[in-house]
Amino acid sequence: MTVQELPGAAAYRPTPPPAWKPLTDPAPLLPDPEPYRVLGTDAVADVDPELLLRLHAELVRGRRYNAQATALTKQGRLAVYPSSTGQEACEIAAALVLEERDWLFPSYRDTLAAVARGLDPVEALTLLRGDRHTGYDPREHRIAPLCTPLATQLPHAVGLAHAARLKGDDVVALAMVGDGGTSEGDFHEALNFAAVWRAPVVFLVQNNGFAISVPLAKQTAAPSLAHKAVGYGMPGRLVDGNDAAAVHQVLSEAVERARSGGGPTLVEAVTYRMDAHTNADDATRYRGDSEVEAWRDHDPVQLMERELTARGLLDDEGAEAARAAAERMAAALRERMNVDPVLDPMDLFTHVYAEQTAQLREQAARLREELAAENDEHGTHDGGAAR
Ligand SMILES: Cc1ncc(C[n+]2csc(CCOP(=O)(O)OP(=O)(O)O)c2C)c(N)n1
Ligand SMILES: [Mg+2]
Repeated sequence: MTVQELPGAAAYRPTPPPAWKPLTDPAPLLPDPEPYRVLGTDAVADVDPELLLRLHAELVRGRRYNAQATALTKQGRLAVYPSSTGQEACEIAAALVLEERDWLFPSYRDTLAAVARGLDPVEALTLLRGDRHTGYDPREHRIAPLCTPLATQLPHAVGLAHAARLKGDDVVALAMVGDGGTSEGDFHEALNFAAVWRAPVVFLVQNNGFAISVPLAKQTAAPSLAHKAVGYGMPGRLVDGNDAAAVHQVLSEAVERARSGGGPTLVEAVTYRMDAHTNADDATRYRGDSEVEAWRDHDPVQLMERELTARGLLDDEGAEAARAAAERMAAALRERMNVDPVLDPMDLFTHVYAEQTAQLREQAARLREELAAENDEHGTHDGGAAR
């Protein structure tokens, strides 16, 4: 028996549907077929030479920062460092497009973006040093804590941006995430809310080819990560993530759009993670040298240097000055990171609860006794300064 034969079934027959049309025209939301480029194209003529030189100086500094931080892991001064070598153009551009009143929501790989935004280079490494807390005041710098759980920074960014809009504050949030992070539920929820609320947010996906050992082809079947934007009703932009001028331009446009009430944008920056996932990873286990070498020819620092040299904006002396400034930053970082922080073991109990539990009070008392006994035995105790 079919449904139509049921007594009274006619009442349930659908009437002819009304003319259907999409809620949003998808065509203007679609990304360009090729990543947008500026360096080496006619578009570079419109870029302020001062900006190109600033980007260059920051790229050189950023490259050196990554190398120094990686060296510090080998010396036991840093617990872990997820290097952004090869991705400096994204890191620098993300920091430079924001105003002081805006917010940056970085992932664990984005220390450099935080430093380029003005955060103290040592404070930026506190978390990765294995020290407690974030190491800096997120509200003071308007930089959310470097986020290790994948994509959880995205809904935070949307919430902050939406709240700012409701309060009438002129604030844009820029949230950074990796290609792997786009498979997380938080990515979906953040983009959906952002688009429905037209929140002033920019999502920057750094597609660096891998999520630890998982290549992009095993991560998604989407035509590109930028295409994902269309399903949420926001524009997707595809940009060459190693071209600092292009990333700066695309992100600036997205920030401007967010600020003027146009809603969120998803930017996919196509780049490459030149180093292993972190110092704890061996990338030779899952990718070949030839792939890495091919990307060396498209290095973000070199791309910028080639352009500046061709346009007569950078000579040997200028390049040397940028390198020397980066070297001074690295030396200062080394020196400060080589100082042992004085830690008070009793700090374990601070900032955990506003009001400590009975168990914690008991454990704190026991530790205090043990430390006092140690002090009696050895005269002094290193970590006892603040007790
Ligand atoms: C919710 C969650 N699941 C799993 C992990 C473990 N994990 C850490 S990094 C990573 C890969 C992320 O890759 P991607 O988003 O592409 O960022 P990239 O490291 O390339 O910058 C994974 C799976 C995590 N940190 N958080
Ligand atoms: Mg990745």
